[in-house]
Amino acid sequence: MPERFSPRPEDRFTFGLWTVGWQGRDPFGDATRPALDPVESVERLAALGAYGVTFHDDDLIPFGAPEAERDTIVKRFRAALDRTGLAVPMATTNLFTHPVFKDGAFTANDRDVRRYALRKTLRNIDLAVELGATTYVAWGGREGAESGAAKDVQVALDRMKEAFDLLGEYVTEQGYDLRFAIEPKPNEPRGDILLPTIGHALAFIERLERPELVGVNPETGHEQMAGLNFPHGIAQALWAGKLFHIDLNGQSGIKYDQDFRFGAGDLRQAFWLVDLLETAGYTGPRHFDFKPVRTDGFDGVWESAKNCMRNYLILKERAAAFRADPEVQAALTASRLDELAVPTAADGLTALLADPTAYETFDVDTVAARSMAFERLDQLALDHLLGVR
Ligand code: XLS
Ligand code: MN
Ligand code: MN
Repeated sequence: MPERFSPRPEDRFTFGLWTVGWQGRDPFGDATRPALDPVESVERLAALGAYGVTFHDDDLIPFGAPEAERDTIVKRFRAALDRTGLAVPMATTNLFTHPVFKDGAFTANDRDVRRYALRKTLRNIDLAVELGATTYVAWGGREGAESGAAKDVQVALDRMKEAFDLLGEYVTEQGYDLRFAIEPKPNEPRGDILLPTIGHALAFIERLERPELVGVNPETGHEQMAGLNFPHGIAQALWAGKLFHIDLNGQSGIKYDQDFRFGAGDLRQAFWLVDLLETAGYTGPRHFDFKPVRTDGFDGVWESAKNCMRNYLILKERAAAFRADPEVQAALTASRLDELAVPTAADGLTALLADPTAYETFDVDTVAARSMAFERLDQLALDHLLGVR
């Protein structure tokens, strides 16, 4: 295989322990693979060329483990990180597996559950910071409902705000260099989940006490589960200065959360996504949150992890070739992309109102007849994506 598709740590590829460690348990079937030792995951991922690893508290330390066991596990994990050079740029909390979280965590109707969820999160924030993480992801796994009266959504959003305000207060008081990234998802495991899309999350963040500490961690498949265009959502998050982290994977349309390896699923959106990330100055980790298919053994686990990175690098090369192609540049001009970058009324409202060419003498029919030439532009992209140019 060509050397150019082999990942290097500089590519900033990271994986959740829960991805390669997924045992294949689903709502209809038991595990098809044995548990994976997090230390083995660290070693294997480092050998494949990854930059870092991420985790939920319970991926590393079994839920309810006594203090002494916790210390031993953390020490062993840290030794593996030191040995391999793998970083921990992000960590998160499991607020969804234990039955205590059956009605959510930060927005559970049961106040005791909400207080416990906050304490569980704060405890893992300390560990995350100790291990060097600068981003803390918050996916509201079970913050939602199946029926109308079960959740007062406005009040639940008050509780959600309260939680993020407290978390922000904690990291500020501790002097931690840590920012939060909310991960939207429309549904699954709840019938409907609060903050279902990037747009909902961005609007919510602006209501917080410390909005500067909170951004988003959008996941490819989650937006596509809602039928949305993922690159468009990412572009808006970047535009808002809120793309703190990203979960890359594959999804085919509006279905359950498929979590395919990156590059599977909607390949065209994957192409435009890589094009965007590589040209828009996103410097954060390229984090894969996928599930190796449960039909496969560990061969498939490591094959798919390797290919998440490989597919990203292939698409990066294809997108760069698209941008560098003189015919593409001409097509972009024919489609007036350069003109979109020109402010509509830089000379101000008064000048706009005084300009007869903007309205009184504007030739609507002539302008309406101008072709935007988007078909040519899109086929050039497809030719590059398919590798025939
Ligand atoms: C589940 C989410 C989850 C988060 C981290 O659908 O993707 O894995 O990324 O809790
Ligand atoms: Mn997912
Ligand atoms: Mn995710």
